[in-house]
Amino acid sequence: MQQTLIVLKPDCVQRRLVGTIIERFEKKGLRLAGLKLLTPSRKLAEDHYAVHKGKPFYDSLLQFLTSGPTVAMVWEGREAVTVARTLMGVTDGTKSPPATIRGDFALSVQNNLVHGSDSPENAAAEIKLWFKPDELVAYRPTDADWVG
Ligand code: IDP
Ligand code: MG
Repeated sequence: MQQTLIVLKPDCVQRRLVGTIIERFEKKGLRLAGLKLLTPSRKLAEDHYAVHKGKPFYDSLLQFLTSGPTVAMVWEGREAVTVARTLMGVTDGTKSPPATIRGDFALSVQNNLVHGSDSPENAAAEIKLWFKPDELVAYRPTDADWVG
């Protein structure tokens, strides 16, 4: 079963949208395997966004991600990476279609509420950055046969 890392960024927590946005992933049928509230350290933020090092928005992005509490989650299910990215919409809130998280709640490019892994390989690496193995919980939801 595929896993993906979802991080509700500081703007999501500050705007009290945590419950609203978790609901999107939950209602889709993805299964919650890990969840915690933390303010990311500079090191965690640097490792998480290493691929963007050197880009003009990098320093601002790290400042943003470390500015306050975030909600880190692991969601799993069939095609969880793509499913989560589809629920999120595109990076720029102004270009993200309605009924996506960013389309419904974001105008900004940087402050776009949510991070989602972009490939199963990156998901595995990112989950290791944010979670210890014993922080993830395996279980079978009672509706598994219905949700698929
Ligand atoms: P993604 O989150 O949709 O995968 P990425 O291109 O991986 O987008 O960028 C990571 C994060 O960096 C974005 O979610 C956003 O917060 C920020 N970001 C990306 N491009 C820009 C930009 O051009 N200006 C400011 N922030 C940006
Ligand atoms: Mg990305």
